[in-house]
Amino acid sequence: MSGATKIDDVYSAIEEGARLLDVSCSRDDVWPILTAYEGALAQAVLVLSMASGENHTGELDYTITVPLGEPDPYALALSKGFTAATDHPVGSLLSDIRERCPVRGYAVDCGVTGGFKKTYAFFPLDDLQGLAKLAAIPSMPRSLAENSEAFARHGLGDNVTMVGIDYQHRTMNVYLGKFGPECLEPKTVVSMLEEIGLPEPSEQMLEFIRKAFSIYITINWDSPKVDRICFAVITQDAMELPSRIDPEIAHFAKSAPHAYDGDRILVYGSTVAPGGEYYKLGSYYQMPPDTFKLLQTHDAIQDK
Ligand code: GPP
Ligand code: MG
Repeated sequence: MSGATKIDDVYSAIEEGARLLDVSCSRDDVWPILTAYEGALAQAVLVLSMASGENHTGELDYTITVPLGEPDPYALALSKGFTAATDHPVGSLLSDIRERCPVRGYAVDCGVTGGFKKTYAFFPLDDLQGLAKLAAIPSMPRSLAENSEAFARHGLGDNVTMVGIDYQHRTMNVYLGKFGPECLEPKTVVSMLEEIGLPEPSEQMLEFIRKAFSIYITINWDSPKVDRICFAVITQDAMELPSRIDPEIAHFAKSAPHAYDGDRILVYGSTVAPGGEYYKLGSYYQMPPDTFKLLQTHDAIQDK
């Protein structure tokens, strides 16, 4: 008898992650997506993610990195019927970025409950992109230009590491990296958030933010305002602040399946939105060393 296939392994991990969160997981929903991206699975970085707080629980997301090539992962999702074709600029953004910027790889983000949600485009670490250049892309939300100056003034204008495009919510994320520790000083963070119209984080969140390796905003095509901002911390500590605040995060941080030796690589997110703050967690399930190297943007993960 031959052993389990790669899809079997990944599906089992997703099922196990969903079980930890009491999210019901249907093979009929997840299998077609894993099949569509099957060619990428063996070499993919795979992340299982959850969020805490009202309106954010009840879902397990899985992220799969996908190499460059045709069709791109959005075109593939369209051809498989995972998402409907649209005239909205969200539908042209990935290809517009690919035409104008160096892209070194993609990822897709899907939910056990919500199905296909997002694509990501990663930029080369030695050629990170500037906000001004991205803001000039035709299908980009206008609010990127409107908010870029506030980021530039706070030392965050030049190093976009990746973008995320959310087809369900019609929003996009712009991920900033390679910044100095001065950008994470509480007074700098508070001033930046005030400029972009977001509330002041709690003191404990401001302390946590000092350890961030990535800062990302979520924007949309309908409003000049930033929807939310997230500060991400990468660590192998299953008892970081978000786990101490939320037992479900702690449970996931300690028990999420992972296919490598040693402690889990965890990316905690602390999010500030107009309605308040909340935490989330992504746990790396699979992390092929060569692929993972490509994701390094910070000293904290340089030895992995
Ligand atoms: C986090 O976005 C980003 C990822 C899970 C992708 C990282 C993937 C790699 C393979 C490095 P998010 O889930 O926090 O954003 P949102 O709240 O918009 O879903
Ligand atoms: Mg997410």
